[in-house]
Amino acid sequence: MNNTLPASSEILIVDDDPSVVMSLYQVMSDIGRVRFAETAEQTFSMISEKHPDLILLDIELPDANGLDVCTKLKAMPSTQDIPVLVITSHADVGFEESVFEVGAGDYIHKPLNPRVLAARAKTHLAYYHALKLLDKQARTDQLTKLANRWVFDDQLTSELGRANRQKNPISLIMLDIDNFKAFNDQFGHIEGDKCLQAVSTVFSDAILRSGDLVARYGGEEFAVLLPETDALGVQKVAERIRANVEALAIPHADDATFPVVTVSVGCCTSATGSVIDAASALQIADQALYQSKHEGKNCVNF
Ligand code: GH3
Ligand code: MG
Ligand code: MG
Ligand code: MG
Ligand code: MG
Repeated sequence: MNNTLPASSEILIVDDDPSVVMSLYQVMSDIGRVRFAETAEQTFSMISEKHPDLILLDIELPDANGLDVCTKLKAMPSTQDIPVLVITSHADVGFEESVFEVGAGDYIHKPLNPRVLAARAKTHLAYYHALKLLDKQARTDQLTKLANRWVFDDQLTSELGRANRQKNPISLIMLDIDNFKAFNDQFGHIEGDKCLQAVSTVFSDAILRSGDLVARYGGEEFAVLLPETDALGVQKVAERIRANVEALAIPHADDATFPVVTVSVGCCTSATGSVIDAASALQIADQALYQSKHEGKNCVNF
């Protein structure tokens, strides 16, 4: 693993003793950007504002026990991976065990040894940054930088569950580039890759709400998830995407029938109050996409 740290590591020091805070700051300010919290309440409010990459946590806080703070952080999906380094003057074995039992990554004894503290902090930061990078790579399609199929299937399942529970509509779009084999055959795979990237930009640009998701579903197949979107809404988005891909005017090999690159589109909507699972939703959208291919491509079907 590369041990170089990004310059932007965010470190949160949680301690109510000004002299300890000062010594921690002297060490940590060389490693990253440091923020401070004195209480558990402040800690959670600062973390919700911005997630740190490392937390140095005192055990005796004015309003809570540090171990309970750590337990809470480790129970929340959004914070559970952030490494926690417990700062303690307790030295007994039972205490050490309880530090690890609540999910802390390590502990440091007071009085502090600055070099040991710096070394441990850097090790945890390096692992955390590597973990975040791997997580991002595991979710991203490298060619188009869109989410990959794994992310899409995961989110489709959870968003359908939510839509079903809250009786909200939800829509799904499947898209497939028309005659892409011929495009590759004519221009080569490198141009084919560039075409996939250009078309992907249209998909991303067509998505306006923060909860929407675009993914590369397979080779030249893409999927869009639109929570809280009904049949009328998905129809507008699908048609906008189809028209915008055509408007890119990427010349296609087969000039006579298909002068430019286009996409065929299939949509599925789960209306308010209806219940549908991920496999059925995908199958319906896929069937609609097949229908678009059947009707001559470059069109939208439901
Ligand atoms: P249709 O209109 O019926 O969808 O025809 P098509 O030619 O697009 O479909 P087909 O499934 O026959 O071919 C898909 C092509 O997409 C074949 C494959 O080489 C190409 N493809 C898939 N992934 C990539 C990729 O990552 N890069 C490039 N350049 N081409 C890809
Ligand atoms: Mg204290
Ligand atoms: Mg295909
Ligand atoms: Mg195709
Ligand atoms: Mg085909």
